[in-house]
Amino acid sequence: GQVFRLEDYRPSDYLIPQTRLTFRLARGATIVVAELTVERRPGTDAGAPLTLDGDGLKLKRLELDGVGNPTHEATPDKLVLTQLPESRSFRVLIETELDPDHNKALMGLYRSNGVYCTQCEPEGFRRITYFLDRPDILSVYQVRIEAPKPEAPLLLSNGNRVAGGDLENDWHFAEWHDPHPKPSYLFALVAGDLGCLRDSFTTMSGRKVELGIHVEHGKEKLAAYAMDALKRSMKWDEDVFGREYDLDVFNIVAVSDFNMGAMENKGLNIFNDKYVLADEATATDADFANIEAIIAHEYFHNWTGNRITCRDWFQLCLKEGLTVFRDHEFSADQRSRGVRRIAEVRTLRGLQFPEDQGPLAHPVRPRRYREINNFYTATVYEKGSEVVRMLRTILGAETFRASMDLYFERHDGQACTIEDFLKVFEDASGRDLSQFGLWYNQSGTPNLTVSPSYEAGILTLDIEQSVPPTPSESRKRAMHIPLAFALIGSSGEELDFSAAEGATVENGVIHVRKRSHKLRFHGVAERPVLSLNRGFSAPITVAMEQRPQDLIFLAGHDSDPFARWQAFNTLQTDALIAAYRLLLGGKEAKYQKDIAQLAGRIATDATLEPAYRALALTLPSETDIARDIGRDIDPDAIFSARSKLAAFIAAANREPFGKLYEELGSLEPFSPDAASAGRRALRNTVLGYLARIDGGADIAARHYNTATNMTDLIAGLGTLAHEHAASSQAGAALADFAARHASMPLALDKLYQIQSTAPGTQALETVRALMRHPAFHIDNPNRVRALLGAFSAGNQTGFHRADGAAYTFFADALLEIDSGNPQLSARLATAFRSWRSLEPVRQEKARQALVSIAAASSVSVDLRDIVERSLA
Ligand code: HT7
Ligand code: ZN
Repeated sequence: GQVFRLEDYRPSDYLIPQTRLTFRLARGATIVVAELTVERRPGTDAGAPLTLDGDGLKLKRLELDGVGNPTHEATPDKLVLTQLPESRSFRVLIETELDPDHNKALMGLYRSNGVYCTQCEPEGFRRITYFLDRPDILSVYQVRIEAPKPEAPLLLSNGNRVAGGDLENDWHFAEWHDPHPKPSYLFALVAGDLGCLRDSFTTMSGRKVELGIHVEHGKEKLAAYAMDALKRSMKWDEDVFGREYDLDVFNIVAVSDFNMGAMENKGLNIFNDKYVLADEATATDADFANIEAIIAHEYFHNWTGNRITCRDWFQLCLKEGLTVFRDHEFSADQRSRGVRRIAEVRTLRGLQFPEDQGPLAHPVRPRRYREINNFYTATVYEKGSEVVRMLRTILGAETFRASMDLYFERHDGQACTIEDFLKVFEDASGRDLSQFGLWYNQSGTPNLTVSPSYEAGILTLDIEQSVPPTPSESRKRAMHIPLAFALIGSSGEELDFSAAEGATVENGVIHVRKRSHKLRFHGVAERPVLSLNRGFSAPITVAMEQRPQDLIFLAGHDSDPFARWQAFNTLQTDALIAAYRLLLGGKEAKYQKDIAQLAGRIATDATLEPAYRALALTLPSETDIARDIGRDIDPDAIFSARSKLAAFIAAANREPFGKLYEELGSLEPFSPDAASAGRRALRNTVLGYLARIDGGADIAARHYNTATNMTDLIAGLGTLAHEHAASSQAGAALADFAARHASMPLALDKLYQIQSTAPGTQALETVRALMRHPAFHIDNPNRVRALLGAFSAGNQTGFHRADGAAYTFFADALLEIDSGNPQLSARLATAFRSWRSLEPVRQEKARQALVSIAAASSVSVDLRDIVERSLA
């Protein structure tokens, strides 16, 4: 397949300052007429052909300056016009015919539940009409939509509605004008019969913006939380970044067939309905938090993505990393900053670290791709956000804000690069960020090895930096790593020092820039306990020998919530890995009672937020443990070590956990706020422990039967199905949940997820059976992700069963999905990415499954790309 390279970027010979689109939405054959004003870029030769992108298009009519059939060559994937007029500007009319009903890839124009909708990022617009479908072509759009009125009373596009009315035969039309020049990937259209929740927001300069969230009829009330999150996001962006909304309307539409979470189309965000619809009976606290974050994320793109967009798709992190950083900051302000930070780091480690440590590793700004859809990754998004966070750490909050102001001022209306972005920070701060820029260009997770020693008031840190080799990058340069730290004294206070030499140390941050530093702190009153990478100031791994008593001390005293959580997490991880090794050697797993005592103390420490306590009591996941072990992984032994530690902690804390569970159970009216959610999280985490001691199935069944909201219901159900799978209570609860939610696909997804992640080899049969469930549809990404995505990424013992049967099954399923939706199959296939870290038997079976996909007769570019890079 074709490889696209960053260094090959060239500006287009032609521009399209204006685009007029007319859609006639008729079943079977939708007609699109695109009238483009094309301008030759100054300096371009008059004889240069105009090559427009297409993807599977059927050309019906072509005109140049009003004259039919000009000189051209058309294929479904390309339209080349030659012998163009001498004049600098000319008009091209293109008529194409589409079949949205049969568009299962969910890119371009498609129908979801009877609603016409579009998805154009990154290259979906070329499935609608021939165009210069690249993000540096900014155009002003005028859109006319014509449709049968009964079927599609609602006609939406970007910008402001400027006209509308009735047509013959019960048809009608609407016209929309978006005054802001935008790239084609931000184009959107929606036409259908939907209900609407309306509200308004008055901006900081006093303009009233009409807000609408469009959902299935009868579900309007379920959009209330999303609406509230939207208004809070609009206010926050004004308060924190000085950014005001810039159109008279802002519409959100929820659709049920969607490849990702949501899409930031200008003035018309389209959402996966999973991230809009919520009430206590249908959504968990995690769903509420996701809705808040994704609503905010898409809204924030209006400035970071839409007003300032990307020059090319290599620069994807310019909008995504920055916007994730902004949504993280929003959630931190709306909820608990410390708790959010821990959750963010868990996500980064769970998704991005394995990516960076495996065959799919790539820099935050990749330099080459075969399929751009495969680069909407945790590295681009999550690590991209961490890079922006490091910039703020290095420059300080004030300079960071001044730099962002300069970014908006300097680049509004432009399509930019990472170099443009970094230059703004250099100009605003007067600093040289060239070494820092490596974070965008060099893949792999840097490691710091820190060896401390203390003598006579001097603390010496020997710091060694290394970045492991990654595909196509064997030699790495030293990075600029901002390492936040504290020296903690024996009574828990932060110790001072009189001077530091060997590296720049300022405002609680060590600036590691070289491969090795010998850092000396003078005037340190006692041997300190080191708290490193506080707040997770850099996305790295840190190796430092720390005595268990020091970790226990930090877990009880560190004033930085992340570092405090990390200390306990490290203790748990160390204990789990030691037990894993014992189990592999045919011995019994052994745990120190310190760890159980500490768990009990944290659980009942009323000075700590319940949400924090819940996170601290959540053991490292099986994939976390596997990642830290690194090689020769036996998932069954990991599962066993983890279960035994949970049972050990539970047995040691039977009484305090039981008491806490009862205390937290006193009924309060439901509220989705973070504090209430935190109390539910703590109670449900404690339930997970109580379920492991005698009578556990009864406790979990009672929890399920008395639940008054989805969070508790799912906690009860999940505990039963995972800890007491064979019990009659589990069977009854699963049947009850299925019956109660038979007509609620988003709730059934939760059932699929619980059942497909039930540990053990039998999960494969469960998944096979659920694929035949009448509510399961292989065309719907939410269903597929809930069943097959959860199974492959969230069921270590089931997916990695030693006989390889799940791999074969999964490979076949991927090929079936691939025939309709390559984006989805490719994303699911990343479940194989860590196959080389498995023990040899599983490794070979996983390899065979990958090879079988590569050898299949018809494989999309998307899936092939993931499979071949995984095998390379
Ligand atoms: N910018 C969007 C990324 C995206 C996408 C969304 C929906 C369907 C397919 C898509 N491909 C890429 C979402 C975001 O990051 O905000
Ligand atoms: Zn985004």
